[in-house]
Amino acid sequence: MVQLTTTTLAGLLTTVQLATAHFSIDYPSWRANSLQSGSGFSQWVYPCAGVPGGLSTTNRTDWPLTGGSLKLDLHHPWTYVFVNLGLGENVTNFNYTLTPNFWNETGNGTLCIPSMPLPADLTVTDGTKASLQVVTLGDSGSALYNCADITFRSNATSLPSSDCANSPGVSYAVVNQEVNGTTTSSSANGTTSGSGNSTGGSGTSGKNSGAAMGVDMVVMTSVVGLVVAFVAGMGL
Ligand SMILES: *[C@@H]1O[C@H](CO)[C@@H](O)[C@H](O)[C@H]1NC(C)=O
Ligand SMILES: *[C@@H]1O[C@H](CO)[C@@H](O)[C@H](O)[C@H]1NC(C)=O
Ligand SMILES: *[C@@H]1O[C@H](CO)[C@@H](O)[C@H](O)[C@H]1NC(C)=O
Ligand SMILES: *[C@@H]1O[C@H](CO)[C@@H](O)[C@H](O)[C@H]1NC(C)=O
Ligand SMILES: *[C@@H]1O[C@H](CO)[C@@H](O)[C@H](O)[C@H]1NC(C)=O
Ligand SMILES: *[C@@H]1O[C@H](CO)[C@@H](O)[C@H](O)[C@H]1NC(C)=O
Ligand SMILES: *[C@@H]1O[C@H](CO)[C@@H](O)[C@H](O)[C@H]1NC(C)=O
Ligand SMILES: *[C@@H]1O[C@H](CO)[C@@H](O)[C@H](O)[C@H]1NC(C)=O
Ligand SMILES: *[C@@H]1O[C@H](CO)[C@@H](O)[C@H](O)[C@H]1NC(C)=O
Ligand SMILES: [Cu+2]
Repeated sequence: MVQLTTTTLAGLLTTVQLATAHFSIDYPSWRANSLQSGSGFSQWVYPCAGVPGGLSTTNRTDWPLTGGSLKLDLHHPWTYVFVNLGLGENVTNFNYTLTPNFWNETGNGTLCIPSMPLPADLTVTDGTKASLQVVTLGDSGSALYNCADITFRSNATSLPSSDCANSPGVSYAVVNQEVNGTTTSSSANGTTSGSGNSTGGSGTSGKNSGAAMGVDMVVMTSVVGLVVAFVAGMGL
């Protein structure tokens, strides 16, 4: 629809890129440092920033069978966060979501969830390999991606609370979607005091309901649709 010259497009991309910057997964270890200049990776690239998976050098972190810790480093005033999971050694299909209600994170710094509950229909046993995909989405509708590879282990543990604290001012609200579509109310969970103690997460046990997950898949699909439309609109 909108005609863009090559120069305009390049300028626009640069602007968008600077404005949208980046995030990192501090735990479990991400697949590669996608921020490193010269790495050839780009967080704009679905599904994993262009970092190949399933290699013999893949760095896998052991994760508890009931779900493990997730530690992100975020830098925006606010951003939506989605966490997905796919089974296997070389995941192409991240078809489970760990955020049936996605998050609206605010603040600059570390967001650490002591234990991410797994969806009820995800069955894992000692040795099951999987990959996590973290997607952040800003106000421009453009998404950033990073992945981390894990092995579910019965002897794995979550991060100790001393190593899983949110930075001062960092918190997230769960965005609840209604089945009928329109909207979103937020519940405040995951707020921190400035002391460095984390109170994030929606609990350390339990599994998400399948019903909620269905809703999220619809939302996720439309988000992916938007991203695709955005990229297509940019003529890439
Ligand atoms: C693998 O992960 C560990 C733990 O985070 C890290 O210390 C190490 O540097 C990583 N290795 C590679 C090759 O990325
Ligand atoms: C992983 O899957 C991708 C996509 O199917 C494929 O291109 C790649 O070669 C696979 N990597 C390995 C190590 O099997
Ligand atoms: C997810 O995808 C995997 C591999 O493509 C498949 O085996 C599994 O049944 C799928 N699970 C769901 C809930 O769709
Ligand atoms: C997310 O948080 C930002 C900043 O607090 C706010 O402006 C925005 O409306 C929130 N979005 C939702 C869906 O709650
Ligand atoms: C976020 O915090 C880091 C380290 O404290 C600081 O260098 C950076 O400028 C901050 N970024 C924003 C957008 O506030
Ligand atoms: C857990 O078990 C795996 C495989 O049996 C082993 O490689 C790993 O070192 C064990 N981890 C701990 C913390 O004991
Ligand atoms: C969805 O909307 C229909 C028609 O307005 C209403 O009858 C139904 O109860 C709503 N369902 C939910 C889950 O809100
Ligand atoms: C974190 O909370 C624990 C238990 O509530 C408390 O013992 C500890 O001192 C707190 N740590 C910090 C840094 O506030
Ligand atoms: C926050 O999480 C706790 C622990 O799971 C839960 O009991 C509480 O209802 C949640 N609060 C809100 C406002 O969602
Ligand atoms: Cu950024």
